[in-house]
Amino acid sequence: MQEWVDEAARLTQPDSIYWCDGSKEEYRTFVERMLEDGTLVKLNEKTYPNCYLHRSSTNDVARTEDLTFICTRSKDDAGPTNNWMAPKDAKEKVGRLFTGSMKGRRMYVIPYLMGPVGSPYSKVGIQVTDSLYVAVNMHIMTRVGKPAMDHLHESGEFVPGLHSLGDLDPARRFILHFPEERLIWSFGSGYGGNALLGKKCFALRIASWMAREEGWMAEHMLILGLEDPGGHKTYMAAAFPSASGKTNLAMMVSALADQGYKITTVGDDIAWLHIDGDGRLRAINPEAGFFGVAPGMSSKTNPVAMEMVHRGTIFTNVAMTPGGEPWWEGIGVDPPAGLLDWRGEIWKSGRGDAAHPNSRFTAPASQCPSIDDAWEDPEGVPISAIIFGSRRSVIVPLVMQSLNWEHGVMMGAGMGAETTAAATGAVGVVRRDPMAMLPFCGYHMGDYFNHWLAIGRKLKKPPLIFRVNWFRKDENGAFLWPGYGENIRVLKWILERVRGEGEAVESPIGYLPTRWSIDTSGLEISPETMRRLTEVDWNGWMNAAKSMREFFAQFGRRLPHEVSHQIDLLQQRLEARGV
Ligand code: OXD
Ligand code: MN
Repeated sequence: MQEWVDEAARLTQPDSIYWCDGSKEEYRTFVERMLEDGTLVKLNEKTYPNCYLHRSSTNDVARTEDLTFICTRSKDDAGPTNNWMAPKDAKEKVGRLFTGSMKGRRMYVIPYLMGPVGSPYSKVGIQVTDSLYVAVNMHIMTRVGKPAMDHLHESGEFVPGLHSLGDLDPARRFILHFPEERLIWSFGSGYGGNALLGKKCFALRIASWMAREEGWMAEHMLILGLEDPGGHKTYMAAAFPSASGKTNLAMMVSALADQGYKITTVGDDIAWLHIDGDGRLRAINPEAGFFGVAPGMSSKTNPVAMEMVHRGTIFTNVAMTPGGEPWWEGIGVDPPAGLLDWRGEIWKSGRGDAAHPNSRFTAPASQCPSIDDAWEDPEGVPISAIIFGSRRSVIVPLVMQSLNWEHGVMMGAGMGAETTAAATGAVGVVRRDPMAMLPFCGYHMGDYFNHWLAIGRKLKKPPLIFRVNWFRKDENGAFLWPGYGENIRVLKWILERVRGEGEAVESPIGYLPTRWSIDTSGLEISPETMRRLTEVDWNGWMNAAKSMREFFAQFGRRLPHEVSHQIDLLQQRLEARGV
């Protein structure tokens, strides 16, 4: 580790080097320094104690997928869905940018642990950075210092990550992954997903590569516990694209609480899944905090998170009231006069969003009111259901269950999703986003599908696989399903299916809930709407099958025949029963 840090320092030439110990005192010192130089603004000490606001550079507000590269020796190993650069070219080109990039700055060395202390599944990373904002966010999002060093002594393995802000010019911004060396280089961005290297770069892109080699899975999934009226808990993992409600689902306040159904939170973004000695899938959350989307969050949509972010939280690119409180669109109160927008300018209505649509909060998981008792269990939690979900205003029903594991893999692999503000580029465009991993899979997606199939073959008790869609709209653009806390009704059906109880009909696209099997007690929703939410859109699915086949064609010989076979079967079933 020391050698690697020395090498990084020779390249970037910082004025000084500081090794982080992860202590509370260190966090406070870093915050003080950033309050002095204006990197952070203190929020209202009474209503938001120990909370701060950071305003990023205006061109550095989201993940930049077009500037993110997988640098494998062979281009084919990165696959058609990743940008690729040859490792040698990448190191030459971006090495020039790193040369002397920390002159006049301090280099912070951050040893961190991904995963619970003492877990055989946890892994060590080390990030060097010249950004204090990154350092304090890493404090919240990972386990910094001693836990990492202790694990390192045991395993002797770590994933190094070199990060420098450079001059934040997007023309000189590169997020590079060298999976064969298990190395990360990130230059020119301070934004979370680009710069907190433990998250997307390590825990997903590099980890997905390691997971394939070592026989486990690194997935873009929340992990939740569903407690039934008898107090028995069932764990589920759910993959949704960025900014599509994973945090809300993981922290949901159940609309069926008076029946005794309750949700607890293990994680809201990433799951590392291993096969245990009994042939079951177990999940850990490699992170220690939540880096969530602020807009749309209110005491109606996510009261748990609202409570969580009222102390010890760093906000990025939200608006600020004259009283020093954070504000964003959808927070549930009108924008007060004198509101400062995310750039720090007086906001006037009609002048666009006050908070950036991808503005965020960083909060420790330990202060989440719904945190699960087992969230730091070194063995992880057993997973009984895997859920794929995305924003689809048409075609995809509220919920369906796959016919079997292979069908489920095809269902996830062909998932269509409307894009969000979490990445730069157009919002609301449908793209295929396999398992919500399109921006995060560190290798060829054809091999990734194969890996899913291989894991399925090894599982003695495979979780059931489901597809959900809370986002169906009617002709006028209004949502058909109320979502949020009412989604418990769908999870309840999933739980019943896991127990072999819930009723379903077999359709060409999968098992659909029967007419009365989704509990709508106490909910105002018409039978007609429920019918629309759970019926097969024959033409829609015919077209979807064709579009999935076209999408899969790019994977060529590496596409598992099981996946194309599942598309054949889907089309045959639709043709046999459709109009
Ligand atoms: C995230 C993302 O920040 O997916 O979690 O963009
Ligand atoms: Mn994410």
